[in-house]
Amino acid sequence: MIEFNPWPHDLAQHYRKAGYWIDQPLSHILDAQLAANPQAEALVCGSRRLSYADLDRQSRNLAARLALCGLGHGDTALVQLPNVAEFFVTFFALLRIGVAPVNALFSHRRLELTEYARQIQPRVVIAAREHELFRDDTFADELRAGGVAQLLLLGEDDPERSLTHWLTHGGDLPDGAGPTPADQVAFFQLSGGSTGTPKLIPRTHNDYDYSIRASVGICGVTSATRFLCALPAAHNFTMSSPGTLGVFHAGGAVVMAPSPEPLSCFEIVAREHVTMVPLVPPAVALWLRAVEEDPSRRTMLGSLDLMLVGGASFAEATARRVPELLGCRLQQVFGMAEGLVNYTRLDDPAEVIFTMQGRPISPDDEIRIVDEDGDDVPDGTPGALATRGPYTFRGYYRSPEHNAQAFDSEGFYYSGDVVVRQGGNLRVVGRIKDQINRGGEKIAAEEIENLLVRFPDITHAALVAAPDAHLGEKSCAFLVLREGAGKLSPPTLRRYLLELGVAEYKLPDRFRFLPELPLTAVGKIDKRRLRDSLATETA
Ligand code: OOB
Repeated sequence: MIEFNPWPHDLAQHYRKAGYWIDQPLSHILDAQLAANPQAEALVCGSRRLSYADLDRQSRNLAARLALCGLGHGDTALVQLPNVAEFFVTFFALLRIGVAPVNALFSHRRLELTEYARQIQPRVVIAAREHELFRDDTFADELRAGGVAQLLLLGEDDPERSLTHWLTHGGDLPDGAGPTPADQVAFFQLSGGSTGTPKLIPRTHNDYDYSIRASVGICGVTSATRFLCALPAAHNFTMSSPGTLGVFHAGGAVVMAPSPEPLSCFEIVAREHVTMVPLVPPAVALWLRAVEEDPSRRTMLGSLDLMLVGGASFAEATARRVPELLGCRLQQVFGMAEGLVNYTRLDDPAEVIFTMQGRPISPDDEIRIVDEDGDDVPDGTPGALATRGPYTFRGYYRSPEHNAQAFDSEGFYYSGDVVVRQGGNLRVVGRIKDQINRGGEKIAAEEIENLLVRFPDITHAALVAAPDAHLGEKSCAFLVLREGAGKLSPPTLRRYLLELGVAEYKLPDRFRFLPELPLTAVGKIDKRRLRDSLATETA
């Protein structure tokens, strides 16, 4: 079994008694639809259409062959697929035989994948030839040398390594193969992070399934829902809030889009009668602009009933324009891959929907909002958010030191967000964690700083958020150079980081060079001053 930090026994018992944890594996989502509605449409991916029976058969084929290779409980997989049907077929296949995947984002590159592989030591890697890392076999060979037994690629011709071949040629699961027990790790979510190395979040069947089932009710997902998956399929928001898995749970259809780019999405919405879409704020802004530019485009969105917006701060003024311009309802979502998800409710007053980020899913989500001394603050006063509950994890994978900082002795997780509670709803007003939220994409400052100081001429580096009209935040690297070092240009530095293999969204948008970095009274880098200097620059 895969190690993780379990919930204390008494809480676990309570979560079961309350009906949150129902001791069913996540693969049950598919089993239930196969029994109830095998011919209903589950997935639309370009011109391909998969029924629940198709999804089931393909995932069984892959599961059977992987099981025959000896994969099973306790094993892990590293998966990196774009927004295509195979993402879900693969996910369910791995669940069926109890192999826990890390679903890397398609934008991740060598550095991220190598780090995930280091942490989970995968037996199988499932990726796509269209990704630069897998265009030739260099990286694949490295993975194999590191202990990966099986590598399957989407877009591969060789049947031995072709994911498509394995999905279409399989058979029955060997005796003894099956999902892990529901109180065990089903897969890993990715943390947005604030540390030097990206952290993994073990999610159990029980906890994740509860967050999905409850979200389905809160967001009104039904078998009539047609859900546009345009954000990265692996992200927690896209997967479970209520997400693609929520749609499968309700027997609806998931329609894939390669990106949230408005014009191509509008055509898909019109053609496939999409009713629901989750988006991050910058994508909403693009959708709004597309309709403003040409109001006739609004007719393409006629079927759209609900837009969920989350992942980063959403300006009230933009929120108000969603129903007005796009003709659909709005639901705000404030969630995290670690667990806790808040929603405005569909029947909340407009004022709440436009100005708040919602309230927790569960009556047993415990929320604390505390000041710098750790004391609870009254409603209306900003404070740091801490939480524990039936679907909030209890520890990052194999990270005892970091866990000691991120959790208190009672098991509350400190998310690093500054929030205000009003009338039971939360509003996100700031952040304590050292992270840049680039339009929903999270960048851990320390990770990039560590890479920058490896550059020969750089002695100190500090990455901070710079306000940005479109993305909310962009990143700015403040650098101190070695004495006598020549000028460094931003393209040189970006090329250097790219060569190290870091994902492009983590490249600093701006660079500033200083003779030294400002320090606080206790001698830490004064990031607030750096941020303030950028704010005045922008103003
Ligand atoms: C979602 O998950 P992550 O893990 O990528 O990022 C979580 C962090 C939060 O701690 C917060 O800092 C920020 O993203 N965030 C928001 C927000 N929603 C998330 N900040 C302001 N307003 C919001 N509405 O981003 C995520 C996971 C599940 C559902 C939705 C989002």
